[in-house]
Amino acid sequence: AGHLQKYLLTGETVARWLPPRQSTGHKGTYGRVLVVAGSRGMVGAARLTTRGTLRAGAGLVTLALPAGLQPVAAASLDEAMSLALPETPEGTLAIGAAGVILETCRQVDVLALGPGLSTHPETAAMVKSLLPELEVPTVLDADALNALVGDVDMLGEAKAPLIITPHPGEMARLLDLQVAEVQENRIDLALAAARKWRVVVVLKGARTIVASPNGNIYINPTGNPGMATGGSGDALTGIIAGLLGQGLNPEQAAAAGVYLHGRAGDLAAEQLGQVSLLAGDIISFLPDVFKELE
Ligand code: NPW
Ligand code: AMP
Ligand code: MG
Repeated sequence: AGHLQKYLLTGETVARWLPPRQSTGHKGTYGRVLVVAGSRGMVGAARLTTRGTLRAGAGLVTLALPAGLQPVAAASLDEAMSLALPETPEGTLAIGAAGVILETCRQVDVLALGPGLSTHPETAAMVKSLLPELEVPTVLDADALNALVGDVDMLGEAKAPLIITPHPGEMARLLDLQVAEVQENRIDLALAAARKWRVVVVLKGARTIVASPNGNIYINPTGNPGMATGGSGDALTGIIAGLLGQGLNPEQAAAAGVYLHGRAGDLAAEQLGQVSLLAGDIISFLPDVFKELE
């Protein structure tokens, strides 16, 4: 089976991967990230992803979303830029969005794709047309993964370095298994998928697994069931993209992202309790986690 190494993630490991802010750094130094997310009814997913990217330290963030949603998204995101994309009558990304996304990708370092896109067939087709053309490191989550159900081997043909972040339900759909079968075999399935498609796999849920095609496996000890709340995964996608923008390699960005996200959720739960914890609170506690690791 080749080289295989299992690690329990620690704050010390993650701290070593985080790049120190350089005295002469500018916003280009810390990465330009494009977030493609959201649809009518799921604008929150797009905003949470974008806020996660910003709070993880990315230099410059653009949120691209269906045109009709741009005004409302921009109104509540001061620090991010926004871009209106072609939309279907249902307020989801139209097939024509692919060209605009690819054009914009030439000016960025990282793409985050998927939260809240919906499973509209035209939007799914748009995602599938985009994937083989991508050249920047990309985090694929949620509906970008749902779009690949039945055609998941497309992942193995992508040129761009990919990180996929399925929750157990999404992983079950991708592999055509029951959720229980995924949960019984988390490490083996994440590793097999990473090796087969040559992507970094983040299999979420309590004790998230990160598996890399080279056989490295990371198990995340941070996080709590208070994080089982809408938007929690959208925030994680943004955080990982923000770390990629700062030059962490895909394996490190994924592993550091899940550790920081979980730790922020733990600090948030200490202050607010698990019951009331919201996805936005996870993002709000990220600064404390970065300070603690300094
Ligand atoms: P069950 O049946 O509940 O036990 P979906 P989604 C399973 C956007 N969002 N362990 C679960 O199992 C997302 O970005 C927008 C075990 C069920 O079968 C997506 O675009 C928000 N099972 C879209 O909504 C906030 C687990 O997976 C299935 C599991 C749909 O995403 C919310 C449910 O997953 C949301 O983020 C676990 N740990 N986790 C917004 N504010 O705009 C999940 N499952 O059907 O993919 O639905 O995750 O809500
Ligand atoms: P999503 O289902 O995409 O919103 O992702 C949920 C996020 O919350 C993932 O990062 C999960 O690992 C995390 N999460 C959900 N439930 C738990 C739990 N019981 N313990 C730790 N983390 C969790
Ligand atoms: Mg999700």
